[in-house]
Amino acid sequence: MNQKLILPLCFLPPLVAGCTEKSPERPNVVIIYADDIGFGDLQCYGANAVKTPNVNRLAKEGIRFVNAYACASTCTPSRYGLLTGEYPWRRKDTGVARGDAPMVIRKEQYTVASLLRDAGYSTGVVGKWHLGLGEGDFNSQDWNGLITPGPKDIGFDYSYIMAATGDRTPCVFIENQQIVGLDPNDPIAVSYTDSFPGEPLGRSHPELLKMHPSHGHDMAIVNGISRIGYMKGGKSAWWTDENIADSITGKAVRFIENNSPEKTGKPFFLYFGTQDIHVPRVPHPRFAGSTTMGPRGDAIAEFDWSVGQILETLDRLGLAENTLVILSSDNGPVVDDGYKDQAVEKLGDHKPSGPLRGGKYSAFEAGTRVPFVVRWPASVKPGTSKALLSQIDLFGSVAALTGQPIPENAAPDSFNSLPVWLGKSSDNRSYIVEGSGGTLSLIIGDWKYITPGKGARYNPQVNIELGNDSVPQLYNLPEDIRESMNLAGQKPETVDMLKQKLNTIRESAKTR
Ligand code: NG6
Ligand code: CA
Repeated sequence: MNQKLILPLCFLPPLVAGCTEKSPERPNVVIIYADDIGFGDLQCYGANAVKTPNVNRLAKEGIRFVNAYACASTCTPSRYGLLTGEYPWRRKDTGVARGDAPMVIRKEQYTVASLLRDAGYSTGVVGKWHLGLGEGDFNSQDWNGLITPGPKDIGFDYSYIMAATGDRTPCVFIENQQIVGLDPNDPIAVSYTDSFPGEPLGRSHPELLKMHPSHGHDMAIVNGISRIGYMKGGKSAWWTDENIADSITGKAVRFIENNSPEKTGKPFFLYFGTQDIHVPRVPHPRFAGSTTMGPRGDAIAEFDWSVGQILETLDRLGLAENTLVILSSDNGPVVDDGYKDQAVEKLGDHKPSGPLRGGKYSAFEAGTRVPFVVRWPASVKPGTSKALLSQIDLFGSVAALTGQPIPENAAPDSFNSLPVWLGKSSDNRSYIVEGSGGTLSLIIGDWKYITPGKGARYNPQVNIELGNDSVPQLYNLPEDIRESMNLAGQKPETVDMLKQKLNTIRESAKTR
């Protein structure tokens, strides 16, 4: 973290800082982190085929950002960047994690949750984790006992999580690092290398499936859906996909109720990662069929319901005024991500990427430019902002919000962007780095540069242009938001400038 850039709480304008009698106390902080919701998937970002009244309300009462970026175009690296303030591409092992991966954020690392815990907050994580558990080798976790290290070691007092994704084993909820509802007489075993003899698999027993894979996802069968990874035993703990949103939303609501400042004398921090709208998309019957778009649209409606439950809880407990709610997504959208769930057939006119090119997995804009809404009624004036914003700055911004010092070497890439996030300043971040597999992109001013590489240009399974090319790419984003005209050949000096800047960022974590 660039120490010079941290504004202690009391140097901020009074309304932000909480330094005058009338100004707010340190706010509670709630992050609602959607999975795979694209720039065009929400009504307040232009979607028509699905109604998202609760997100609309949040956006109306807060600031809706239109130039906000996740750190990467897939889940694990984006979450790594969000929580650590370090670009995921600085480390090799931050790619999409297996369900039996060791914890990607090492227990020695200092996260946003560590910082808020040290600042006196009650801290909790609920929902999708996908950052590995345990340490050392793959699949060395004690799935039947205490799974450690885990969220507690990196700052979360409370956790109720899915280890990886809905489509990966183990398909169980893990509360405070122990699998919920496990029967000791039916121990669970997980593997990503060997199947368990006698356990039916999607590829050998398709007749047992209620939803079929379109690619991959042909291993362990849970709830009539085959997954990535093998699993045996632990049946009493297996989740039912239709109930995941209810289960995790309920736990998020309970966390807020149990940790309201009135009860504990402390503010709280909740990091709520939804399973919606990742595959497999199996919303509760309340939402199934509620849109014309099939399960993908219904999952957006279910996501919106979860948001509504959080907002209602804050209202009911009188906490809305002084709670900073941030809503965003971990990466861009994908339509067919491995299951035959009618997402392609029923898409209609809906444009998950909005006007952008690419999608999840892509170096083009739709991979990482995501919805981003900030609401804090006590301090934030509603509106829309075009400021450049990166999720990498969560760390520096909450450090400034709380005045909590950042230890040496923590959050090397995170800046204090709090004034921009709260709409107090339009002093934009001067650049954005986006990561997509091994490809990096850099945005400065009007220009976006994409590094050349050997990666495929197109992934036919998911029908997404990945943005890779063997030659450098340069786009003028304000004039060409769809990145259709590569100007690298015409503007070699601009390419050089961006290339050099990217090299400087690669070499040093502390340049702005
Ligand atoms: C891919 C999976 C995809 C999804 C993704 C991770 C296959 C064929 N595809 O490998 O379904 O799970 O990984 O998504 O296995 S993320 O949002 O968690 O990054
Ligand atoms: Ca994701």
